[in-house]
Amino acid sequence: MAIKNRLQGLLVISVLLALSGTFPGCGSGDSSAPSGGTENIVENPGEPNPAPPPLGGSTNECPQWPEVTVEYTFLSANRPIHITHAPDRSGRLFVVEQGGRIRIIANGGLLATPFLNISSRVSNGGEQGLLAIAFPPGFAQKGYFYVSYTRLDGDSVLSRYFVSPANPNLADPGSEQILLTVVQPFAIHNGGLIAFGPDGYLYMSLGDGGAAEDFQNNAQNTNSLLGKMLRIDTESGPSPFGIPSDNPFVGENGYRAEIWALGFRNPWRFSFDRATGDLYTADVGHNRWEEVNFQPASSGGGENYGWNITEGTQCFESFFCDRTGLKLPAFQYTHAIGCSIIGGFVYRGSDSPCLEGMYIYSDFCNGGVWGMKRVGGLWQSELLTNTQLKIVSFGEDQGGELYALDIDGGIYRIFTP
Ligand SMILES: [Ca+2]
Ligand SMILES: [Ca+2]
Repeated sequence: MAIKNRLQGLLVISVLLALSGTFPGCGSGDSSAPSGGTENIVENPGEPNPAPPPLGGSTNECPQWPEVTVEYTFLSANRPIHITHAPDRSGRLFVVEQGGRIRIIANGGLLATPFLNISSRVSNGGEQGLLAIAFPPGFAQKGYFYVSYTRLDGDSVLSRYFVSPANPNLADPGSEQILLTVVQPFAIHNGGLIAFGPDGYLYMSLGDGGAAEDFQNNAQNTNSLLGKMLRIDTESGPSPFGIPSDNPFVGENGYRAEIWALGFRNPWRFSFDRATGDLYTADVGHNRWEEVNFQPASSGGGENYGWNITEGTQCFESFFCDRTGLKLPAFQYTHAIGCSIIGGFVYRGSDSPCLEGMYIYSDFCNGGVWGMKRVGGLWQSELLTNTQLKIVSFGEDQGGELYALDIDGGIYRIFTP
């Protein structure tokens, strides 16, 4: 099971676990493997060894990799698939149900009446459904928000909905304004997360469209929005949206100007570090590697994250490929460990100070919760706890505390005891 690769810019530590189950359509079905011990350290030969941490006198009492608790909130929804908060200081959490409803958690309880119900417009099941909600900066004054879903014919939709002027816990299903539709050739690999970046632009992840191996070559096709991260101006641009003038491919022949980054297989989850603005995009692998991609806040975009030339750091189904110009993952793990990475968040809350600055993620196929961070400039990751959950998403509340969703219904809180 030991795999060694010496590749520039990488540190790979893999923790082997027992696992079971498959994410619907995300992985390629490689879903069982033996368990084992800690394995697989790949150090970056191109960088000097980091300085050792100072010894003694440290006021930091945290273990390097603290154990976390994943605690049931006693709240459940029907196939919850996305959870987030609104930037309106209301303290509410919004839980997206795959079937087409959005529920509100307020004052520790789940409101009986959905915030929005568009079940009749949504294809549902597998990787399809109502996939995400995003609130623009200034939401409290604007009174509208965005959703991403797959419509009845399977195509991806980004649209805007308005909150009822009379009731902040109720949106108007008749208020839909469709901003963007993207043809989906197959039911799987839709991506579909939307989130506002620290720059006030809306980011949307789209998978390669589906079918094995991206044989349509969508992720590397710069005329296609599939297999991309988009960045669009929904707030100050023309209708239905504008293109930020500093998008990396503006004015380039053969490129869709919405593209911020390319070369993704199924970037199911991405997030911005709320303290630094760095972007973490977890790309679900085919049958060998699950990866976390790191883009510093200083990036101007335009990265090519490799699929389907590469899977993880390796050439995809080939001994040789041209990796020139490709951005390799910050961290990857093999399908000996999992089969569908569920990207999370860099923890910036206050309840669990030992998690400060650590990127938390999971894998749908084994329910583990891992931490990832740079130690001396090198990315490292360790298992923080095991669960028996089918974790499908993480989310942050207003204060930066973390939640996890089990596709079977449960809503969980993550913290260090
Ligand atoms: Ca698709
Ligand atoms: Ca990649």
